Amino acid sequence: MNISHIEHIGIAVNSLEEAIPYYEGMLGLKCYAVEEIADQKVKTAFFMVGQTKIELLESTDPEGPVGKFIEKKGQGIHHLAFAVDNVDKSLNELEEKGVRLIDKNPRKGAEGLNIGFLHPKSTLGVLTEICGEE
Ligand code: CMX
Repeated sequence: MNISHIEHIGIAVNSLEEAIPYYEGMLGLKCYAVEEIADQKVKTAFFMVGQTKIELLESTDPEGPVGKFIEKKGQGIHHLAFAVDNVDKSLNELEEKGVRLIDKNPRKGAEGLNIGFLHPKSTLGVLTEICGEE
């Protein structure tokens, strides 16, 4: 597996409508896309910071992963996503090394990327995503 960079940092927020003005007005970043990912029960907003994106996540369902996270822990950093050259191959390699996978096979995430999540119980408490175009 080859990690090239941090693709994005996922941040759970109560409301994109409240959060976007903070990132734009206070930090001077520009929201370049808002996208709903029905499968994940979230609405996302993206900001570019160098090679890395900030992905704000608003839950669209209290029973979804971000809804449950906010209920338990409140707003804050939700996951870290690494860019890899081949998601399917990387997931297989990680599983062979003993990492517990949430996604055994890649699925489609925001911006049409292939994504796969690793379980926080086997990644020292950090929900980890790997993603890439392949
Ligand atoms: N970071 C670290 N730990 C987390 C976590 C997170 N984001 N979310 C949950 N956990 C921990 C919980 O604290 C809990 O730990 P304890 O047992 O010690 O209390 C444990 O994981 C189980 O949590 P839970 O609330 O019972 O929730 P579930 O087991 O139902 O789900 C998880 C947890 C990680 C498997 C689920 O959130 C998941 O499948 N996530 C991957 C998909 C996702 O997050 N999608 C949203 C983003 C989409 C995108 O970016 O495209």
